[in-house]
Amino acid sequence: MRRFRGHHRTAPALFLTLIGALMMSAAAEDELFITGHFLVQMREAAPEDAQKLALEHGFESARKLPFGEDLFHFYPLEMPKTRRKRSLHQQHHRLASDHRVKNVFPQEGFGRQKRGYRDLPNTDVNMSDPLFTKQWYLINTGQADGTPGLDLNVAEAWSLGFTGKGVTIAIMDDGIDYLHPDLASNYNAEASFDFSSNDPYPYPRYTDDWFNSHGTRCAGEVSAVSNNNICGVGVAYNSKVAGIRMLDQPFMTDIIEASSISHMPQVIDIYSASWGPTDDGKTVDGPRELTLQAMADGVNKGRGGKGSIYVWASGDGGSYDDCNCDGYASSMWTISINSAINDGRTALYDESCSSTLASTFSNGRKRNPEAGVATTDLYGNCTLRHSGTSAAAPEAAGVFALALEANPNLTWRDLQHLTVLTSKRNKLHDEVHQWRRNGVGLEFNHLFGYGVLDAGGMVKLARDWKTVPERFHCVAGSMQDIHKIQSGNKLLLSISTDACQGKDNFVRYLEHVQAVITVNASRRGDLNINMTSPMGTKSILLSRRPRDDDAKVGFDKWPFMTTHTWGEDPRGPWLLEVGFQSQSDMQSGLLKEWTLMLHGTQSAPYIDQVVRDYQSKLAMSKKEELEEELDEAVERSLKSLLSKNN
Ligand SMILES: *[C@@H]1O[C@H](CO)[C@@H](O)[C@H](O)[C@H]1NC(C)=O
Ligand SMILES: *[C@@H]1O[C@H](CO)[C@@H](O)[C@H](O)[C@H]1NC(C)=O
Ligand SMILES: *[C@@H]1O[C@H](CO)[C@@H](O)[C@H](O)[C@H]1NC(C)=O
Ligand SMILES: *[C@@H]1O[C@H](CO)[C@@H](O)[C@H](O)[C@H]1NC(C)=O
Ligand SMILES: *[C@@H]1O[C@H](CO)[C@@H](O)[C@H](O)[C@H]1NC(C)=O
Ligand SMILES: [Ca+2]
Ligand SMILES: [Ca+2]
Ligand SMILES: [Ca+2]
Repeated sequence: MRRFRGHHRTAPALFLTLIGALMMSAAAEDELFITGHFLVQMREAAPEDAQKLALEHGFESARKLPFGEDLFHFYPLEMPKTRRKRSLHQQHHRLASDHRVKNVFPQEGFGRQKRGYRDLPNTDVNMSDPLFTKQWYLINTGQADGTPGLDLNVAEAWSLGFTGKGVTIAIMDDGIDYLHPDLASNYNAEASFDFSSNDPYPYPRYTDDWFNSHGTRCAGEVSAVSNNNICGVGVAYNSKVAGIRMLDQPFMTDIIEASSISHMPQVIDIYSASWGPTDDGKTVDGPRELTLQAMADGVNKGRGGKGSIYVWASGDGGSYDDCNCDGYASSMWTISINSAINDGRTALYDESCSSTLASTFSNGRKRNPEAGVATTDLYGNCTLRHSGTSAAAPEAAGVFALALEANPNLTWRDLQHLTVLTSKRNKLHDEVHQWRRNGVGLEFNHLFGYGVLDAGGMVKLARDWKTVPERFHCVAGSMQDIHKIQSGNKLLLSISTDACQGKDNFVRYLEHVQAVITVNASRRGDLNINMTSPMGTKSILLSRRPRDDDAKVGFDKWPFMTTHTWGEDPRGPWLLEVGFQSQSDMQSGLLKEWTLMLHGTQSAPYIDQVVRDYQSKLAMSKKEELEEELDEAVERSLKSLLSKNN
């Protein structure tokens, strides 16, 4: 049984069942194929027995899995696509009827896509030149037509002495060129692994077009060595970087994902992922059962119980996609990061959604070849051209490494709180969605989340941070009756809740909120769902996805998540609005379930601090207004005096 820190005794089962069940059902949309890989649960599990059993049944080898008891990964002799379906069925059957085996689960293959493999025009750099001054995302002085001051404010964190020392970040990707002279001395080989080919060496596979440069580029953003006259400088340039190669095989499996995110959770502090379900604007998919459990284990048991930090790229599907349809990005256990370009605008590939927590920087829109992300590249090279929300997530991982050095006691939730409190609007500009303040005065945007990460602000607050109070989970209400939705006639529903007040699991200060929704429609992509909190904060849970013409599956217990109501008091009426935004006025659908899940604390002392800051800011702006009025009054009297004298 999985356990949640600070969880009421009966609630977690319900909670996980809810989430677990639906992720499985929603997952079925990708094309699936047979892989020849099996998850085997043994009755008595000594690794030698498993190895023996695997060989007897015609597998190449067996590997003990770190999650779950008695679980082994049996992997095949040859490449899976050459296997015959029938021989696999026989193998499955023989294995299942072996007395030493308790359970066998064939691993189906599905698609996962790395974000942002989208090169800018080719501009090779002089490799003997340090790229530091080109790394505008570190210190933006207006290079490449950028906006000065629009950066991660790492200079302040570095000047306070925080450079990532003692922190290990894993890049879960297509491998790392760990021989790269700008990475080698920060590479943590012991914490690295290759799950794409089951060996300890996550070196990228060569292709003529350098397709597998993604991980190496991400690694340099986090941990490139400073002051060595090679390439640039990592955000956390004294941190260690581990390579987890897991994207470079013809298919993805639940085992590969789960193994990657649960790899050495007592050594690796932060996992950075720049991949996810296909960004085609019509996929609805998320982590499967093992991966969900591995994530839950990670946040509950990783880093000595303080929780593994999962940083996720929010996706590259642009305005056609919605990252709330991506179950990795929208998970409460991941910190999902979007990107801004160097003048503060959105990148054209940015997806928006209410689960994004904050943003960092990437390229886009600008033709200037130096407006991309400068970092390390394959085979000892450097590049100015790293791109996509792929480039954004590792920057965040680097900033979190600085915070963990400032205070190693931070839990996975502390980091989310610090992100909410210290991220800045700065000069970020979203042409579509306004910046708004939620019920406790925190400023947010539907695309950028709480704004751009501020490394200096974060380490300063982290140094004396007190661990946030225990977390509770409350099912605020659930509607299970069927409601019709039609074009031109939107559905309005309301759940009034006391947020479990009077019970052990009372949630008074919100962290994440989930709306678990089952709905089908004649055109899923035209569905539009908003939810408004009792304090009046509206979250767009689902926006229009013009390419999604599903008319069958809909959303099956899908957990739409919002971070916008962070810190709010959840008691009172929650409003759900479901409608169609459509070219056609003929769409219809049925809403079959809306379950409102609140997650947060019963006490949160720092919220009072935020409210005080907000009020003093308000008072300050009032004072400025007063001073202005005063100035004007003085000017008026002067003018009248002068006119009298004339
Ligand atoms: C880099 O540029 C410098 C000066 O512009 C030049 O002296 C040097 O040879 C160049 N190095 C390479 C590897 O091209
Ligand atoms: C990458 O580096 C190698 C070795 O330093 C060099 O020979 C090669 O030309 C570089 N490739 C590119 C595309 O810059
Ligand atoms: C971390 O926790 C330990 C034990 O509770 C405490 O002694 C130490 O001061 C804490 N460190 C910081 C930076 O808060
Ligand atoms: C939605 O599901 C119901 C069954 O629950 C079915 O009768 C109906 O046709 C479906 N509607 C659409 C638009 O798929
Ligand atoms: C949801 O909110 C958006 C943005 O305010 C608005 O354009 C849209 O019409 C709303 N949809 C519904 C169903 O209320
Ligand atoms: Ca390898
Ligand atoms: Ca360097
Ligand atoms: Ca997406």
